[in-house]
Amino acid sequence: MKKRIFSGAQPTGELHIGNYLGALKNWVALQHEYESFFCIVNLHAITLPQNPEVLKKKTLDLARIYLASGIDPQVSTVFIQADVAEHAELAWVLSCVSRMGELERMTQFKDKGKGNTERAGVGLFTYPVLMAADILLYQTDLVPVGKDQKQHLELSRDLAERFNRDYGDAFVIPEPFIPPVGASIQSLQDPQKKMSKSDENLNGSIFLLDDADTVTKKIKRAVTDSGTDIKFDESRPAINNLLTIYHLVTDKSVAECEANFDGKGYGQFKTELAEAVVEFLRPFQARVADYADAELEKILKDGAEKARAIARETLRDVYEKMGIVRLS
Ligand code: ATP
Ligand code: LTN
Repeated sequence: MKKRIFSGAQPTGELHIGNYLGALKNWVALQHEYESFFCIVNLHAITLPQNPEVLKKKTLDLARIYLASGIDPQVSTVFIQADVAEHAELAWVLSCVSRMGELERMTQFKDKGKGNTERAGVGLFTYPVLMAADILLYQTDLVPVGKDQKQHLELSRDLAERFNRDYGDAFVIPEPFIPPVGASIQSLQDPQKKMSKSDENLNGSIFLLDDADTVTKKIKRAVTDSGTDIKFDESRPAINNLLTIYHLVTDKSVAECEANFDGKGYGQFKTELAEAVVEFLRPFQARVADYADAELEKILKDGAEKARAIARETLRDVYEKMGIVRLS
């Protein structure tokens, strides 16, 4: 039997190449080897205020982006989180297994709550518990995510282990899959910060739907470090980040990338990087319009049905083990 993977992204903001290189690229690569579930986590999206109309649109847009990235709905199960009510139900159960202290240690809450925890939503606080429910419902073996999600994955493992110990084995303990390269693509404007959907400085991120002109401008404006060599070098985070992007969008080896820019300056490097990113985005952008609304909805409904069958089984077992009676 194939092992399982589960992953998801939030239908908020615009997806950027960091999301693609850190997460989606690996989903696509792993989907044939694993039984795969890719979820549009719209219940996670409301942990910060959203405009309802925009959220609706972004939910289907994100499904299109999954498919344009190369996720094959004949091979993988693609669905919307809110279509499978068990996610919210298991999240409640797991919130009763979680401890305040361990959630308080989650750095994303501190970052997104902007230090003002009194005013932060409770959903933002319990967000990682819902994420654990997403993963554990499907008896997931592997979770391909970017580095920023590592801490949440550890919490999912802790909750699964605690539940299994206290009530009997109900969950597979999931492993993170964090790619060796690309797990954290940094902002073009500040290489100390990860490229982020929620960054107010739009020049920091290359969005998957950016046109050629915008991509070129953003890359030209990208900050660089001192020194002139175009080489992978952890101590020069700006050039390291730009070269990593080049390496991943061209699929050239590290040695080939460095040889290509040997003796060239930043100007030439940025021109070639911009061309490579534009070339990489072109076929992707052409595929975004591939699916008509009705076709897309059918894929998502079929996906939800498959997901629900598994989720229902896990929740039934969890309730049974905890002594939660349901008569119908
Ligand atoms: P934001 O980009 O605003 O931080 P997010 O991380 O909340 O948003 P999601 O859409 O939920 O965005 O993330 C989808 C996936 O993209 C996750 O697996 C996450 O780890 C990954 N990811 C996000 N930012 C980066 C980045 N800069 N580099 C690599 N992977 C990333
Ligand atoms: N927390 C993730 C999105 C997410 C997720 C998941 C990822 C929600 N549920 C389950 C992997 C598995 C994020 O913000 N990037």
